[in-house]
Amino acid sequence: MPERVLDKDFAWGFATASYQIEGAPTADGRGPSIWDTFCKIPGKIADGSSGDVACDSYNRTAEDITLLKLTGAKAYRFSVSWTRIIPLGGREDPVNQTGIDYYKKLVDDLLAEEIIPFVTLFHWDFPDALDKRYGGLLNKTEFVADYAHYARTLFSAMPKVKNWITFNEPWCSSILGYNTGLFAPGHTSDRSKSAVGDSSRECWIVGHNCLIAHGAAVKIYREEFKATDGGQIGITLNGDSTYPWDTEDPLDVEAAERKLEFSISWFADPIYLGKYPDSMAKQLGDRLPTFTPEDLALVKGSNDFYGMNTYTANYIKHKTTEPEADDFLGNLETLFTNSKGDCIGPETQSFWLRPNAQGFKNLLNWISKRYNYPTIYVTENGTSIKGENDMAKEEILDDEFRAEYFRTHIAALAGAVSDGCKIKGYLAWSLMDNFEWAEGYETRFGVTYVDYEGGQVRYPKKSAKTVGPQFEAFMKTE
Ligand code: GBH
Repeated sequence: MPERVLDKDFAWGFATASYQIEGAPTADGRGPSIWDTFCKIPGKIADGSSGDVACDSYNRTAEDITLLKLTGAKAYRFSVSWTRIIPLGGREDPVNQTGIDYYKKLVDDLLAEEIIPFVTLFHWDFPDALDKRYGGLLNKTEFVADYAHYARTLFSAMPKVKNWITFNEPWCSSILGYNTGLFAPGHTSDRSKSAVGDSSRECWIVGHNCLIAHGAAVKIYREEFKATDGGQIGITLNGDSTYPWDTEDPLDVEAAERKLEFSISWFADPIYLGKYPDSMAKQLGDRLPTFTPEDLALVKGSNDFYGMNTYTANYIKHKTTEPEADDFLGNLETLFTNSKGDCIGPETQSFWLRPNAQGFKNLLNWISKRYNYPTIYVTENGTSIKGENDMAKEEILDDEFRAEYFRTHIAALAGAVSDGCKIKGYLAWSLMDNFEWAEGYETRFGVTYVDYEGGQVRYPKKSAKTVGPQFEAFMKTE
């Protein structure tokens, strides 16, 4: 019998994101986002697809809630499509009441089933009109003001929401959007991929601007809504656990720490400690923006909770050469095998993902120690399965590999709670198979199989019924 270390009200459930599930890109006045535009560029999405239909969740919201009920979920994390709320995106642009009503009803319907909504304001689908109008996330003044206005519009429309997430993984918006160019809007220095971009500078500016926009939204929530609505607000950061490639080599030990700083502390240090990590300042010099006193006042202390997304772990080997201008890892290599030849975990469909539950537990402890034991919600965690898309339906539904991932990771989470980490929730990625960004529909992350050819019909997999019982086993009974 596992130790019952999780509180009775532990918020476990599932997560999704607007562009990955909704479809209906022009319904009821929605405006285009940078992902609608990006998907139209040949070669950007592996299977040439887009989120045009996806899981058709905009028209099947009731089916999604039925799925949640079937799993017994206590919480659901979804994101709002900015351009359903404000089709052109800006603070002087018209607000679309039909878009607001869609999400209000979703919140009401969830609450009617006693499922707690966790609402992400921004999961990468930035308004295309603003990207074209003023350079989008690169333009601090305009972007921060427009994001703040969008945030205020949502806070005021949905007082029943008590859990707000400002940004999902600003690392991805910055690095994948403005350094490697793999994600919208696709900026990169590589001129074979994009006519615009400076990988050595733009990503650091975008990350900086996201932090300030986050801080601006939190200030608005705290000053204008928190007292009456009583909710909490935080940012979700991605980052995966690290081990030194050679534990005997101090330079690998240092690099393993530096990798965490370049992914997690880039955002979490300014929020919790009021400055960028020294390792980043040292490597990036004047390419790392500096905070004005006003901006720092917005950012420092701006998390009510830490939203944690994590999937895998890496062995880290330091590099002996000078960092490249476009390096964003911290001058190191990420590997799945260490100096002794140990492998970190089994292959999945995602080249970057190999399950390692011990790493999950280690990372929960690392974040807790560095930031003085903040309240943590794990806002994403999950896995794809090698070859899943090519399997027969019966085989897909019997996803033991994913079920085992959740069993081991939930046990690891309980272990971290025993260690002293303050973890209050866990949202598995994902409620259903969906549009996996640049990988299209070939990679599936759902606990529900979505039959894309057969009219978006949903079939729960084995893992859909694994998460709940595993949490129940670790939860206090009173
Ligand atoms: C999450 O990001 C996203 O929030 C979610 O929307 C997505 O569906 C889910 O993961 C599964 O992928 O630069 O090409 O080598 C997870 C964090 C960070 C994972 C970047 C992939 C390397 C991709 N991601 N990482 S690449």
